[in-house]
Amino acid sequence: MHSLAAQDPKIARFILNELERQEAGLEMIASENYVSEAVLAAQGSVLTNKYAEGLPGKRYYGGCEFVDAAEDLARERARKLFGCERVNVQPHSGSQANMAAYMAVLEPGDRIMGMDLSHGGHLTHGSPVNFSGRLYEVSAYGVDEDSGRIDYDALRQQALAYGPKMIICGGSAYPREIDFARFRAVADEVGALLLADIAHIAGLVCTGLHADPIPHCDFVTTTTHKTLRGPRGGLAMCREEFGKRMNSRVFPGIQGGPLMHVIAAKAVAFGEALQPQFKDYAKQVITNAQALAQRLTAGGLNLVSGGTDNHLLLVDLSATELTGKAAEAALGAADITVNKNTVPGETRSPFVTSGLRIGTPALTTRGMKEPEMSAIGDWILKILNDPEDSALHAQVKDEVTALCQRFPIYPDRLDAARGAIG
Ligand code: DSN
Repeated sequence: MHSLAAQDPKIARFILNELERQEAGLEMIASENYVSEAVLAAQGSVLTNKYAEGLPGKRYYGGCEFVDAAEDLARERARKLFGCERVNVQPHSGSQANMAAYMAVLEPGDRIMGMDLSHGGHLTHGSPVNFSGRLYEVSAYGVDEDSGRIDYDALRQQALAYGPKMIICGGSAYPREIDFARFRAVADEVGALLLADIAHIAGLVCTGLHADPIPHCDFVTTTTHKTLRGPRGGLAMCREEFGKRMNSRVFPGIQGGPLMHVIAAKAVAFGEALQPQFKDYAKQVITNAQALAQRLTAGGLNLVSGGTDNHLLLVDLSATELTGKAAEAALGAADITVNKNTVPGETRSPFVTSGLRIGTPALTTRGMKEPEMSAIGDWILKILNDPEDSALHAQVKDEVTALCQRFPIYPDRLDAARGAIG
């Protein structure tokens, strides 16, 4: 067999380009991270060749003894990490984890409540353009537009009036701690099931740096690639009583063969997250986000809710002429990668928006700390104050390059890929 560079130099070149982009720029998309070499090795392994429909010990194909062992280890580590009763490590993504959990207990037409996408929720929490909004009747709740925080009293009133069968908490752009106990109290009062989607905060939850949803929720779903720093994928957890149905909704309900190479990589990542150093990492993620928030607010930017308790901040540009789209492009020109985002009370389209979502998980993985956050905050402020000054973009880009060179991510991989392409 040939190497990738010899067999398919075009794809090898695209991968090298992306590696160079990741090394040279400041990756501040809140949902992204850099996995370890060990996770990459498991994900790029021969386990990709194996079909293994079913669960360990109960497969529909032969030859599963080694992938069974890998999946068992992934499940055991996930249970240890989160303290859940039942877990399924097969969902290909967070969306599929959510779909399997919903389908375990909901019928089409049932009522659900989830956080509005424009207030920081997720597509799969009931957006009308997603399967969740098409299959179920949805009443979306939001944050209080002045405080930027979930208004639990308003949520309770809404739930009492609507009578949902399931309440979904968690989101993709919510910078504050989620009070799972209060969600549980509301769910109990209206007789609803409670699902927490902790995709963004999983790495903070499993290290005890964010409130624990497990004691309060019937289902807890997550992705494995954000603050948890594993391979791209999903994970679904639930109480014992729902375990059998949730498993059968994952397969054969919505998926065929599980991605055994990804499941092995999940096991590796869970093993990493169980190490004491991972808690230090997660602490620094929050410290960095708060340092950046402080610098940006001191420099005059408005943040939704005024700050952050977790790994992300949401800049509210609605009082300015600048759109999220233009701000994203201006920062991108200096190799600072963020994403435009809607803000509570959004008046612009989701393609334009009045906000920017900024996260610290990836920069923290490369070793950056408060002094770097302060410098980065200054660059962001300069660019947002003068978003059309291309000389300024070029000057900041040079400073970004110099900073990134001090914090390499995959130095050996970079040298090897360059050497292979020649
Ligand atoms: N796309 C993810 C995020 O950026 O938060 C959510 O699915």
